[in-house]
Amino acid sequence: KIMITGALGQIGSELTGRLREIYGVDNVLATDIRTNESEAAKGGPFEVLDVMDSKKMADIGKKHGADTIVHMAALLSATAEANPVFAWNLNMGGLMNALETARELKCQFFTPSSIGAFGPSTPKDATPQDTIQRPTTMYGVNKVAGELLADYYHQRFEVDTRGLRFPGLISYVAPPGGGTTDYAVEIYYEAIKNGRYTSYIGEGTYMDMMYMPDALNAIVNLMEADASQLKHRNAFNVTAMSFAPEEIAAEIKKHIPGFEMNYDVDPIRQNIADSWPNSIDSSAAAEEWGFKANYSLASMTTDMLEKLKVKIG
Ligand code: VAH
Repeated sequence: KIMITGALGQIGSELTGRLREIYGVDNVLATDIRTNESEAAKGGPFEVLDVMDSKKMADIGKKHGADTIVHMAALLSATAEANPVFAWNLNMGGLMNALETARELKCQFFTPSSIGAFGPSTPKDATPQDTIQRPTTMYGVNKVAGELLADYYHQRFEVDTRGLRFPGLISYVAPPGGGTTDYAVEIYYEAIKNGRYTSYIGEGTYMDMMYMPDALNAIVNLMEADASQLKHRNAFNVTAMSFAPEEIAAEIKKHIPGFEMNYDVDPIRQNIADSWPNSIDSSAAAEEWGFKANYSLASMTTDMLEKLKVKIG
């Protein structure tokens, strides 16, 4: 059985549904600190779990016979920057508890890293799989430490840990909370609701992005990959596209000609974005386990606007 933490989060809420489609509803246990009646909660097995409670995590894992842990509970970059001590305690304490549970119960393990694991001294264009990682955000520090900790649990305790360095993820299901790339999600909602969007990220700021369906496929394909083919584990660079705010605005304008974009840059999130790569290289993921993204900015925009028109009505 797969046990997911943070199952009500931006990735978790869609990942739970996808994993239940693939492996069967009863084989996917959703857990989250929140209990709001969402698909993840009412669609199948659900337990309230604060990932800081190591004993409860292990007890729930044993109770449900977990053989895979997908650890998604964490604070994203902007929230972490505003609460660095809490971010360290939750992001690292939760990860340690999840790794320990995976070791005790002999589970396969997945947790995401991020392009946030890179910093200003990292090569910014076609950022390599193996390169310098000195992030200048608490979130980035958590992600680099998390990558090293997950690799340690693999080499020291033979836990089958695997991870992905995600770019900004865009979806129409669960809005993100507290990320730096969230502008690329908000812009679609605002385009439909108000025909305009004020971006807190400035023109010319390139960041890697990916449509959620591609992110979900990447998690499943990595977890099902033949372990003997993996030269890396925590964590693989994956990306689908890289764009700046004016480019996603131009793409939206093709569908909503009157759409207006303006800017009111938030220095905190702009600083975070400026410390990240412009575009990363995902060839290691392609070579070692066949990673491939299907959605481009154009096809994602068509799908996002179509789905949001239905959702927002
Ligand atoms: C964030 N969406 O903005 C997350 C992600 C690469 C971005 O880590 O913090």
